[in-house]
Amino acid sequence: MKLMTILFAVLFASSSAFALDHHGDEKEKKKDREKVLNVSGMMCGNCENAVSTKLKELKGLKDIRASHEENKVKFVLADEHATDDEIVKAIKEAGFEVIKDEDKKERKKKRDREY
Ligand SMILES: [Cu+2]
Repeated sequence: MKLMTILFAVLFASSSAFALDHHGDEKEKKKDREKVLNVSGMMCGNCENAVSTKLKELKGLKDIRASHEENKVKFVLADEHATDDEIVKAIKEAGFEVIKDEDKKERKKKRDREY
């Protein structure tokens, strides 16, 4: 029982130390807010522009970069920002589709089965 108390004390101390450390690290904080979405269907710079333009209309999305070569859209979220659903919807309205990680895994599974 005493051992458990000590264990909890140690755990608590280390987790709060981590929190403090994390809070002080601005760079780490910024990295946490950067989002990368897999977007399918972009073929050229015009497609990239269509996506960025749509996303710019949303609240709290900064530093938007779309890449048709990588099939990715990256952006940084401000403190108050649009929801995931709103972001996915905006991309859809621009004519493209967000591929969720789960879909990708599912596709890979399917592919692995086929071969
Ligand atoms: Cu295009």
